[in-house]
Amino acid sequence: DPDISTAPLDVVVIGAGVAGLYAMYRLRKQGLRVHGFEAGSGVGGTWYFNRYPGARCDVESFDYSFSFSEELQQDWDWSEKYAAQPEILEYLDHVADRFDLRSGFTFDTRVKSAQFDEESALWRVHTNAGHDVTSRFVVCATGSLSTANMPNIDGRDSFAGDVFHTGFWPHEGVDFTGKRVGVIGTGSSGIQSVPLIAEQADHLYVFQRSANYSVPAGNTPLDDARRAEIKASYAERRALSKRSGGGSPFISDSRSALEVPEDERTAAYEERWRLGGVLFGKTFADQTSNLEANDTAREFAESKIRSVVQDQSIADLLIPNDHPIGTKRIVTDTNYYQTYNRDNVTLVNLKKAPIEAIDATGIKTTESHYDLDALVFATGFDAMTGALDRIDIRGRGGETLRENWHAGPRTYLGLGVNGFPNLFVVTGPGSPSVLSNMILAAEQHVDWIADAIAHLDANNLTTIEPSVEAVDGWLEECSRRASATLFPSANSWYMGANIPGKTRIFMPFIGGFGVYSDICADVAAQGYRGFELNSAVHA
Ligand code: NA7
Repeated sequence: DPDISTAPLDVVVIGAGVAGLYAMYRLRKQGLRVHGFEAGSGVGGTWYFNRYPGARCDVESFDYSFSFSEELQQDWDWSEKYAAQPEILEYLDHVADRFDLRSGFTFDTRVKSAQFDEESALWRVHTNAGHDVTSRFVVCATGSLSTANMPNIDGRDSFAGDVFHTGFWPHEGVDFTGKRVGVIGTGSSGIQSVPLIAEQADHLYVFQRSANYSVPAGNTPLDDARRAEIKASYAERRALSKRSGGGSPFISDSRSALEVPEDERTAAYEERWRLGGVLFGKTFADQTSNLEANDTAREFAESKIRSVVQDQSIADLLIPNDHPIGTKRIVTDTNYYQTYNRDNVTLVNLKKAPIEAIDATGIKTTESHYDLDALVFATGFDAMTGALDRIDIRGRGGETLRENWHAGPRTYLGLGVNGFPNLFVVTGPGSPSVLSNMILAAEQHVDWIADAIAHLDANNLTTIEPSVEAVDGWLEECSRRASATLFPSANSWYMGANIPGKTRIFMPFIGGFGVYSDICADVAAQGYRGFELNSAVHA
C-alpha cells in the first residue's frame, strides 16, 4: 500500500461501501496508488450503518452482489432470496478480505475537505483525523442514502428515553421488551422495522405523515438446488441485468396496462404480487408514465391492503393518497400490514394531528400526548447530495461544490462536475443508480472512471472535466426524461422533497441502467465527448 504521506497519490477514494470497495479493487488493479477514507469502523457503508431490525435489501441477493469476479459469485452462497443486513455485511466483509481491500482504507475517519490546486492540478484532502494528502484524482463513493435526516422537531433533544435513528443503529442491537416505543416515519426503514419492533414492544405507536405503498417481499430461503440453478446461468442473468432498466433480470410487459383485458391484467398483478417486492411497480411498462395505467396497479394494491388490515378505518390511513404507486420507491415488506391487526400497535395519523413537540416523556401532537420509553427516527436521509454537501469541496477558482449545486446538483452523466477537474462521483445525482441495482451501477461507474484515468495516463493528459454545455445538456436530458413520467409528481427523496429547504429537482437519470451504460460507453468511445481533457496544468 502506498505511503500516504508521500505525495501525491493517484486516487483518494471517499467511502468503503459497495462503490468504494470496488473502486479500491479496480483502481489498484490498474497499478494506481490508491488510498481510501471511511467514516465507519468497518467496510459496508449503508450495510454497516443500517442495522435496524428487519433491514433487508429489496433487490434479490443473487443480483445485488458483485459481478466482477466469476469465482466470487460462484463461491458465495446466499441463504435467502432477499438477504438481510447481517448477511450482506458478512458478504461485503468477505469481499474486503478476499481481495485485501481493507488495507487500502483508513477507518473511523471522515474527509472534511478536498481542494483543487490549479497550479499543480492536484487535490488536497483533509480529514478529521488530521490527514493532509495530495492526490491526482478524488473518487466520491459517498453513497446516496448515507446522511441521516434527523428532523428538527421542537424539543427533540429533551426526550428522556432512548433515541435511535434507523440509519445509525447500535451494533449491539436494541431490546424493546416491555417498552412503549414510538416510530416516526413509514418509508422503507419504518415499514421494515415496525413488524419486528411490534413483536417485542409493550406498545408500539407508529407516527405516519405519509403512507407508502408496500408489497410483501415473498422472501424465501434458497436451497442448494435453487442456488445451483442460478449459478449455472449467472452470465446470462448478469447480461440481462446490465441491459435492463432496473439492473435486474426482469422485463416489464411492454403493452400498456390499459390495452390488456382486465382479467389478464389482474392475473398479471396477482402473479407479481405473489412473487413479491418492488417489481410489482413495473408489471406493465407504462405504469409510472400513464396515470390511468397507474390507477389499475394502485387499485389492485389497495385491495390487497384492505384484505389484510381488519379495521377498514386503519386501512384507509395506510393507503397512500398523495402519489401514484411506484413514484416513491415501493417498499418490500414482511408482515407490515398484518402488524396493524395487533392489539399493541397504534397508527397515529400525523396528517390529521401533526407533531407539535417532543418532550421528556414522549411526543405531543396537536391532539394528544403519547408517553414513550423509546423513540425511533425512521425519517430517512438527505439523499443523493447530503454526503457531498457535508464535505467542503472546492474546485477551480475556489468555487465550492455547494455553490455550484445551490440550485440542484449539476453533473455530467452523474460522474463529473464542471469546475471540479479530476473529481468523480459514483452513484450520485444524474446517475440511474438509485432507480436500479446499486452494486451493478457502482461497478459500471467505477469501470468507466478507471478507463478514463487509464486514457489520460496513456495520452499524457493531466485533467478531465466536463464542459458547462455538457452539464447543461445532461440536466436537460434528465429533466426531459423525468417529465415524461409521473415521478416528479411525488414528494419523494428523488426530488429532494423530504428535506425542508432543499431544491426540488428530480435528481436521478430515469432512462434506465442499460441505456445509461450505453451513453457512457459512447461518450468514452468518442474521446470523452463533453469532457475537456488537458495536458497542461491549469494556470
Ligand atoms: P424515507 O423513504 O425517506 O422515509 C422517511 C419517512 O419519515 C417518511 O415516511 C417521512 O414522511 C417520514 N418523516 C420524515 N421527516 C418527518 C417528520 N419531520 N415528521 C414525521 N415524519 C417524517 O426513508 P427510509 O429510510 O425509510 O428509506 C430510504 C430508502 O432506503 C428507500 O427508499 C429504499 O430505497 C431504501 P413523509 O413521506 O416525508 O411525509
